[in-house]
Amino acid sequence: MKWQKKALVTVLAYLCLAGFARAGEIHQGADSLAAYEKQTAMIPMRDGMRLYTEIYRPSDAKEALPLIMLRTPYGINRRFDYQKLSYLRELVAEQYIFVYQDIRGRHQSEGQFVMLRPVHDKQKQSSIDEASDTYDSIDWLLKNVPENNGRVGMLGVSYDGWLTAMALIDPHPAMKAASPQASPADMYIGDDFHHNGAFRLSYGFEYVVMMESSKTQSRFDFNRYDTYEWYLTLGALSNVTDKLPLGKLPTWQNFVNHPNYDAFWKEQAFKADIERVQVATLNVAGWWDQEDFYGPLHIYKLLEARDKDGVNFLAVGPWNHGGWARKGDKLGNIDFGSATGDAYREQIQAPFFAFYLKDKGQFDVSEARTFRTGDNEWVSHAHWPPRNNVAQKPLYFHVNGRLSFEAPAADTKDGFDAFVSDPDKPVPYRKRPVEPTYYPKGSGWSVWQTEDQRFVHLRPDVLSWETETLAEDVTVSGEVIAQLFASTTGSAADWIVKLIDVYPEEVESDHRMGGYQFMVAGDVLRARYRNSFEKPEPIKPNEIIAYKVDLRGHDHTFKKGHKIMVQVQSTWFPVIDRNPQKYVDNIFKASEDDFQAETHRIYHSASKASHIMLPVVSE
Ligand code: PG9
Repeated sequence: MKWQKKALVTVLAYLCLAGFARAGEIHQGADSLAAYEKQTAMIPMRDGMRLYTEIYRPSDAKEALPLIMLRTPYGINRRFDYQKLSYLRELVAEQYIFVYQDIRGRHQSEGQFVMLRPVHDKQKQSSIDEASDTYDSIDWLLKNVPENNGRVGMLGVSYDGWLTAMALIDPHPAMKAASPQASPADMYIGDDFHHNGAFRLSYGFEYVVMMESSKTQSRFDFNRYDTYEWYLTLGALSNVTDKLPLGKLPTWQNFVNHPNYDAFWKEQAFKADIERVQVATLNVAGWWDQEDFYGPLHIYKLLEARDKDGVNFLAVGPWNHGGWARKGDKLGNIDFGSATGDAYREQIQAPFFAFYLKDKGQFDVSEARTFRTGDNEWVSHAHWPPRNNVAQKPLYFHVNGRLSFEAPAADTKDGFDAFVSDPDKPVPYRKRPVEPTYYPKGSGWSVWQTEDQRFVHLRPDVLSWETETLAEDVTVSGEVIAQLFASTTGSAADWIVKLIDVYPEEVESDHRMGGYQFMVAGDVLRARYRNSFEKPEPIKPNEIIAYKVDLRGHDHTFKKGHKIMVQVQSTWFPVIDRNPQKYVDNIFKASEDDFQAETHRIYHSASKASHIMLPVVSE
């Protein structure tokens, strides 16, 4: 996650610390943070590998305290130093023993790093996974950290959130509370590496360089500032595999060798392989998380089906990836009117851990608490997605760019809008120049989903439909799914659908927001996977086919005086790789000649009524 990576490690400091730590030994004191006793340890795992761990205990603790554990592949050096002032501020005030650990094969820990290591085979005695490493660490900590109260909590964002989620599959009995935050759940369906089968090129490429080029983090040296141009010049993906050192790294090889949703991706995906939820779990997501939005909602859903004791919860706010660590009053140009990050940490995160680790206070967030944007207020739900007072309402595309809750009249002929999508001139997903994902400071990556979509509106390869000015508020709460009826002259295509809140021309509080096109939701479907992610199929040229594009969950009010807009396009570059538009078995192996411009049509007739299905709140 960005705010962690920014504080990249001082490798030297690690080396000094690690030099002192031998298996199972604790070293106290020398480099304590003020007001904390710091210990470092190399904790032995069941297969003999040792994991580098730092333990911080408040020096003025008056009682035995629970442990709160944070595991990460990004390096723990100085992390507590700055997290205690922001992300962990409220937990620090409550007093816990904080435990940081480098995971296997990263930074100061021994062993081999495996990207999103799948669950191990429990029949094999010394086989390991992230759950077993967490289990072994907790076992050791309970015996070796003085004055702990025998309870353990765990939390983390993104990769660290995934490590938290994995620990829930085989939890140590002392683990009583966990908060997986922005955790990926399935890298093929909806998180960092693919969305609905479409490859997330810039993210996948840059992340693999960062994580697999060395044991600490590395950067790819782009020879130009605008990576849109760099990726376009790169051409077919085979140029990465054949010509760049990255092409040989394990995760890139996995991308190339597993283009479809096969056992490789399924084994790695989060599966709630448990009878019942045994650990109180607070799942956390941000509506505009540029990396892992599908994951936390999916993990919540899987756990919810096994939540026999009512201990699985969900909190979603107006944040990007990890945005709840900050104040959270604004994201990009969008103002949410209050400090939503502070509110979450003070009113949800801190009471959750205090209740489950210290029996202190109450934890009464309902089942799910979401921040409803537009109205800009927190809402409690008995279920997520909401079941009561919500009606599924299709919002239909019409001729002349009109969008309406009325269906096309029965005698509407085969109306359509058409556009040419040219892989040589893909639509940028954010305003150029597109800086590298994680740098320089202020790279547009972290807020790209909140950018004003007028930067592509009226491009000939971006279609739009828009409602009249709304006479009443329209609140959408739950899962949003687009249903397209579409054809192409080619044999392959991508469909990108964006649901947009169009602000009035006059916005008194900030005139720069006049007419702003704010993307509430947006996602891509690689059309070859319309029937199955396992078995891709070509499209018959010019055949009209129904496609469902899942825009995931949202909670947003389109205010009276605003308009609702839908945009459809076929490229989102370079966050999504270019579809050649000629069907090939494996796009990673497509040749330059396979990429061709094609004409796509989106239909809006009575029998082929493209629409977006909105869960509209009825009170
Ligand atoms: N989104 C990042 C990630 C998590 C897991 C796997 C790959 C990438 C992260 O910020 O940690």
